[in-house]
Amino acid sequence: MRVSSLCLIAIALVCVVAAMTLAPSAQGEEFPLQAGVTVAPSDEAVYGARVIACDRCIGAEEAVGAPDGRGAIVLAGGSVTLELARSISGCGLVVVWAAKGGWGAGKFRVYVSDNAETWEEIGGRTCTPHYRVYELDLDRGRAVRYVRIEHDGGWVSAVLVDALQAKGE
Ligand SMILES: [Ca+2]
Repeated sequence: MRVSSLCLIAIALVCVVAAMTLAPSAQGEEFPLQAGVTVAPSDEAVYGARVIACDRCIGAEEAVGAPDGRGAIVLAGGSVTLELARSISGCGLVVVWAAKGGWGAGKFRVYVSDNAETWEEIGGRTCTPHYRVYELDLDRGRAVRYVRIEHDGGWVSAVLVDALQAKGE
């Protein structure tokens, strides 16, 4: 009886201590969200979140999210357009995880937009058969919410787009 009473007291003490230690951390978890609003643009890095358009491409959803080794297949003359998880006010870099399928050169060009109506080309690359990271600088930071990857040569090739990401300056 006495032992079980001691056990109950011990359990109660553990619960109190746990509540005291959990309470501050629970509050702490809320603060980073508030701080996230004021994070500098240089800390932003956002993946594609939603397929906006898919022209002569297969499996566009494979280009959404973080790289996972599976890509949207963009055929000759085709393109895939993604909306980012959120708009980046001062985008200075677009990163594309891509590879080539088929034969010959597998080239792509990258376009960015903040409204899905006015597009600006920021450059292009030629893919290798294995997935690689391609970085395209924007010569000046600007608001970006949409990114489009266009197949741009190597007409018996496909460009495989695993993921894309926009980063702040
Ligand atoms: Ca993927």
